[in-house]
Formats: sequence, C-alpha cells, structure tokens
Amino acid sequence: MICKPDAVERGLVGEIIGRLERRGLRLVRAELRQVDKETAGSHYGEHLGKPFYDSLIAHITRGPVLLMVVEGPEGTWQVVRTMMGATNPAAAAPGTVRGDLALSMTENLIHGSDSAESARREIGLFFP
Ligand code: D4T
Repeated sequence: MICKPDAVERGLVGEIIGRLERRGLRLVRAELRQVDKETAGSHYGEHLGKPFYDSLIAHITRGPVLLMVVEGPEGTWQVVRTMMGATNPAAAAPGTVRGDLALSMTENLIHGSDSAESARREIGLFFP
C-alpha cells in the first residue's frame, strides 16, 4: 500500500494505518520516502500513454509517500482494496478511505495492489 503525498500532506497517515490495524491487518514494513520519476514510471507502467499519466506521476512524486507492506490472511490485497473504495472518490462508498476522506480522482490518498501478483511485484520494486 502507499499513502500518497496528499495523505501525508493532510496528516491522514495515522487515520489510514489506524483503519487497517483496527480491521486486524498488520503493518510489517513502512518507510516515508520521496519516490523518483523512474520508480513511479515502473509502478504505473500500465497507465503509460493514458491522458492522466503525467498528472499521476507528478502527484505521486511531489512529496514523500508512506510505502507500506500490510500482512493478513490470504486475499488481504482484496480486503485493502475494499477498504480503499472506488478509484474515483466521488463514487466511493461511505465507510471507505476514499469515500470518507477524498474528493479528487488524482488526489485519492492511497494506492493498493490489485492482486497478489501485483503486491509481490510492487513490494519488490519499492523494497528491493
Ligand atoms: P491506484 O493505482 O492509485 O491504487 O488506483 P486504483 O488502482 O484504484 O486505480 P487505477 O489503477 O485505475 O488508476 C491509477 C491512478 O490513476 C488515477 N486516475 C485513474 C486518474 O487520475 N484518472 C483516471 O481517469 C483514472 C482511471 C487515479 C489512480
């Protein structure tokens, strides 16, 4: 998981980690770090060429993010995705991080891996 720069800037990191912990998930690794453009490009490679790509990279690299490895039972990535809410916060359900705390598609506070395979790849990318 990544708490994006807007989450760090708005002081919402504690709130987001608290929700994960109260749910029963465990933080096993965390680091506050400014992501460089190259790493951001690898992370968001699937979106290269899309109209929102440049703003996505600009956002994720504009300030420190909190990179996190979250552990739980099999399928934890799915639990985290459900807790995050829809990509577009305007459509995210109340009770989700984005549905409660965000309004903008770019500034949608968090990233979560969308499969076990993505989680492995992203952990390898950010914690080589
Ligand atoms: P991330 O990857 O940030 O966890 O978001 P999601 O997994 O929920 O959504 P995504 O990969 O489809 O999109 C990645 C990222 O791009 C931004 N975005 C997306 C945007 O600014 N405009 C758009 O039209 C879309 C589809 C928001 C999240």
